Amino acid sequence: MANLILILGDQLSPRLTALDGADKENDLIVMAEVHSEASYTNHHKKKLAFIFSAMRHFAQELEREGWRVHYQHYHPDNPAQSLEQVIAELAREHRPERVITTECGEWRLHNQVSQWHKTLGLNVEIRPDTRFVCAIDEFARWAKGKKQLRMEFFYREMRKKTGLLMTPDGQPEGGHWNFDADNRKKWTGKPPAPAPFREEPDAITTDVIELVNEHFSEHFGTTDDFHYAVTAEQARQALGHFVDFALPCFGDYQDAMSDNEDWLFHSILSPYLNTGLLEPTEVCEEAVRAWHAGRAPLNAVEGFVRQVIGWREFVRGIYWLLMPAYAEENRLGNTRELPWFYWTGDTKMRCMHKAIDATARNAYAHHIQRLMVTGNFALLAGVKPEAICDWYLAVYIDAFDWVELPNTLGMVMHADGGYLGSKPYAASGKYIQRMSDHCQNCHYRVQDATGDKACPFNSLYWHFIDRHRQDFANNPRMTMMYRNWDKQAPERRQAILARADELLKDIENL
Ligand code: FAD
Ligand code: DLZ
Repeated sequence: MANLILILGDQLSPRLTALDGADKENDLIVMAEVHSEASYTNHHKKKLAFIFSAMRHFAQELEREGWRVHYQHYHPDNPAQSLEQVIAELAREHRPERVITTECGEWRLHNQVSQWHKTLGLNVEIRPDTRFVCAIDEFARWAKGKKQLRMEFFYREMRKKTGLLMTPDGQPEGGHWNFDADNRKKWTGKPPAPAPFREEPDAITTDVIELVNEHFSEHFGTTDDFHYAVTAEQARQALGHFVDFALPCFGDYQDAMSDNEDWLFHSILSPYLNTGLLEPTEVCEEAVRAWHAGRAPLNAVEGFVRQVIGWREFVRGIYWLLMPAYAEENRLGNTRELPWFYWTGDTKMRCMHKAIDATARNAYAHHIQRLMVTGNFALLAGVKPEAICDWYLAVYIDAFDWVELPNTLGMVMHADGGYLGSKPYAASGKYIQRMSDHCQNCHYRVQDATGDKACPFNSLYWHFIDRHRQDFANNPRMTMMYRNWDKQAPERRQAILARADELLKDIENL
């Protein structure tokens, strides 16, 4: 036996570096469904079903290509309950020259694998993950010496590097790097939002769903109506579906929310990008082709490309630059536990109910729901970063620490002191009213900040502004909020703060 090649559940890509130069005759690929990975957080049932099914399909493809694959199916009584135990067992049996793997997406597991040469006494080779546009050390070089890191400048570098939406003489297509100003429309039902891509469960997915329902019945969410793609080929069809039906409106309604539509014009490609079924440049090139063919406008295509080679790469760079200390950050000193309604959706706040209910059904909510509804509420209420981060890590099908943590801890909770965002994304109910139709069906009155029926986001917003004066009053992007707050009559301010205090005391019953 030559080498054991370990492929993780989010590394389902035939061009994974761990496979470079491998010997189909002698090397053994190892893939394992293990308790430790399936239970390090309360993973949504659909996330478990997606990952196990995609892993099984990928293992089958490798075997069809002539690879030798050792695949462990999940069972609670398996002797090997962690990846380390799986490798230890196989190493005893096969005496490999080396264990080869590609660097893990999460610091937690990366830290374990980095110790295997000691804990298992094996030669372990960890190769870089080349499925990103920006390598970890390249990001560190870009960040070096900068006082503040801004996504926009990083994104321009990535545009130049990839040539995406660049003219032959090195200028951004359309004369601007960013068309976000065109992308803030409220959606009022027209044009109709397309149905999401659907792939009906095959025999493998059906087996996995049964397994999840049997062994992970206590986990969040449901496996009902599972329709995600589980192979690279199906994921490419999902990409085609997005480009044909949603991309043309992606930009216009990128920040919109709806009481009736879960997916709007979003791509729903993050699960496939994050597990290796699709590659970032591949999805961007497809979108750019649609623009060249006149099938999608520039504001939509640029917006999409920015999310993928801008935000996605930027948050990964920050994660690896700052971990493990980053996960401990709590600069606003929050202490509150996560309200229980995050797990049940049982709240009278319509926007929160809708976002959490969609999350439980689909293991998906789009970016604005994550940022401006469930995230915004946690920020305003002062929830502990670790509690809200764990929620996001558990409930979304695309959630892996490297992408979830900077988005939640940094972008939403501002717990890193502004490393990721120059100002907190705190907003009152007015923002939710402007971008959605939730408020018209809500128990609370969005126009009120005081009184029993006043929208909780309103008084909590001012409470947040007031209690964090020391943190933000000198931030030029927050000056206007403090001016607005300070010019309100003292009695009014007192009444708003009193309403917020009441809400915080009774937070489980909102
Ligand atoms: P679209 O809206 O269609 O965007 C296209 C693609 O751009 C996405 O597929 C994704 O790959 C990328 N993208 C967009 N925004 C971001 C971003 N802020 N960071 C990284 N990539 C981005 N995304 C994850 O992939 N995993 C997570 O665990 C995750 N957790 C988040 C937690 C919070 C609190 C917030 C505010 C955002 C989080 N995001 C996360 C980012 C974003 O919400 C999702 O990528 C997006 O909703 C996925 O749906 P989509 O594929 O339809 O995205
Ligand atoms: C998320 C996940 C789950 C739920 N299960 C497995 C598993 O059983 N086996 C595996 O190899 N990977 C799994 N994964 C993905 C890993 O947790 C992921 O590779 C690490 O978090 C690093 O990003």
